[in-house]
Amino acid sequence: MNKPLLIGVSANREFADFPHSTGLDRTYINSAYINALYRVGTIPVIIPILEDKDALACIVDQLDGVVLSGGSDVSPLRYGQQPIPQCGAIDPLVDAFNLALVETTLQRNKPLFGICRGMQIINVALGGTLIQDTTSQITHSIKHDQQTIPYAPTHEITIEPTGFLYPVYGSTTFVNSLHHQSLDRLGKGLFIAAKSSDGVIEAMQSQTQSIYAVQWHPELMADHDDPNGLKFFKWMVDTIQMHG
Ligand SMILES: [Mn+2]
Repeated sequence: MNKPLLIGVSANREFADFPHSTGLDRTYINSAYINALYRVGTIPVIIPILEDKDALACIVDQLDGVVLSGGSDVSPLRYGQQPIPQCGAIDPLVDAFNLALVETTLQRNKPLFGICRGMQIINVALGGTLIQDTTSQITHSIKHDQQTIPYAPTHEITIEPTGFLYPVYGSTTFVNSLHHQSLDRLGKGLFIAAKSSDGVIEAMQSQTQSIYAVQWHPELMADHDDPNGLKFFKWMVDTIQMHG
């Protein structure tokens, strides 16, 4: 039997709201990431919130790939802007951790995958910028902050024939949408892999490095048996195996 792939998922932070622990700083990950990765035969590992690149390198060296997970908004200060009133909650510590993890993962030449905020922070790490609030800043934006069960696909995306999603889904597919920010100017070496009908970037990848990212949440779809969600994680396994 081949050794299973070990895939790291970046942790997130919240402040507890339970009796006897109110306000406690907690590290967590939505279970859907763990379930989706486990379902395609990999061993998921939660990467803790650390800013120390040497410590992160010790972890990343053990991994076959790294997934940057979703979460709150990236601070606009990280891409040279002041926050507009519609910008959501930010967490400077998680920003610092994510940026250190992107840098470490690329330095160690491990495949890097971004989901939702994960895609946004990778773009910022490579010098790109974000749209702080899609609805108020894009003319004729479609609805990207869906108000239904989170794993239900609610809008279509058009896939670039040259991008990584084309062999997985063909020219179009339907995705869930739980974001109010989106990518604006792309970071160094990145190109668009999919868009929604209003022009919002729904997937991107790198011309020179193993970086692949999506704006939607395939882990929520996969965790609820959606074949298109599972296809994404099977593609991830194949991609990591080819990376070697
Ligand atoms: Mn969307």
